[in-house]
Amino acid sequence: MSTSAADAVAGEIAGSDDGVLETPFLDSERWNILQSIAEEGGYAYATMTSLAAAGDIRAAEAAKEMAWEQLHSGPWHSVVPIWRDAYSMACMHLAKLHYANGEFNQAIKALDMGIIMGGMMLRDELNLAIRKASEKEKARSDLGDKGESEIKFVSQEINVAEVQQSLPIKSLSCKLVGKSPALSLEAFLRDHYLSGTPVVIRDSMDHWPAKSKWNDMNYLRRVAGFRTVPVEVGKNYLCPEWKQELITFSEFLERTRSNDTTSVETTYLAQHQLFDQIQELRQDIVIPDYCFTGGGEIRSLNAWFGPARTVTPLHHDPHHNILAQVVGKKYVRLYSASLSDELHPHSETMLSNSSQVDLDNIDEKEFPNILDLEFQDCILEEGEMLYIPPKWWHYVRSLTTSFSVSFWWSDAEKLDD
Ligand SMILES: O=C(O)CCC(=O)C(=O)O
Repeated sequence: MSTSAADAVAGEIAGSDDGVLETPFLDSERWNILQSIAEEGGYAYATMTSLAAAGDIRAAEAAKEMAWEQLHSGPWHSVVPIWRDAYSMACMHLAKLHYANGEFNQAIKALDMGIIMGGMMLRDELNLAIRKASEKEKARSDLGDKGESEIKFVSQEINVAEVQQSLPIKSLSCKLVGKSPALSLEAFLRDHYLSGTPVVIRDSMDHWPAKSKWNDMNYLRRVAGFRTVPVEVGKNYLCPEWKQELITFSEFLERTRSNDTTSVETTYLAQHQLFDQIQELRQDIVIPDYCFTGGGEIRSLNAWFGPARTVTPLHHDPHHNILAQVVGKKYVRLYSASLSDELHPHSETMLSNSSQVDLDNIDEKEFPNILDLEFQDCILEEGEMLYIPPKWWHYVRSLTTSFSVSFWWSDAEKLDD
């Protein structure tokens, strides 16, 4: 589109509606939220928010900053919950003001921050606002499907012998996780869910739109490039230099593409509830029926997207897990839940589900028996889903650019966990 045509579209959009991001829920709840904040000592926040509601963009920034400080004043679980809603509320005010100025990109960024860092009270309204602002931004920046050719993340087969050298010692030499094509729900329940036995399920995600769409960088950029996402930067979350950043999805896609060939630090979009945040990507996946066999409840859907060589160190989670491999390949190693003591969990509460053993660099003096422990492993191929029973230890390394989705669910009798 020529500059003048793009300007004309932008002008039309800015003037085509009343330029207002409507927020009926926020409008009706504002005083209740402010009262709760004031009870927590947030008078300055309440003053700034009132100014923001009257159209003062600096006051909206200041209110967002004040709430941000509260969110970072101690461990995440000790934050008074109303401050999370206060953060979303400040983000919403800021977004409204950017939107009114035709600054849709900045409005979307503020709304994403509200979703990623804020509470649940305004979640539906933030999502609706994102949808509206995204339509404007897509039209303004001419991001529609222009029939560009695909830019594939993964196009070649890997050299297994070469890859094997980068895997932890003894990999793929003992017991492989069994692979079952089109496993029936009854067989899954009987042979895996109830007995706590891992399995790789084949041919059960061929119908996901993601299977034909997510290996294309242009598709992902088109639907979500202007969204803000949290990423992890560094070797893995147990390393001291590891950090988290908030970047646009476009920036993340660029880093992922270049990370395959350069030595820049690994950026991993890991354990993020991306599908609660970006509805277009949620429509590309389907919750596997296996997740409902035990009568439990879905706990979270997480995205794990990054270049080759991301590592999630050995750890366990409390829930049933199906890790679905949409793009690329991963190496996964599993140790039974019964081996917990032998795997030397960290003593700090925050890390007590992670092992002190670095499988990529085993300290045999400190952990002399590790190499004797039985494990199962596999290369999880595109289109396969791995069932990891609760509390089973797992180590995961990507062998190519890789995009996986994990589905965590609870047992029926543990619904109040
Ligand atoms: O894919 C990964 O890097 C880790 C996945 C994982 O730890 C999980 O699904 O719980």
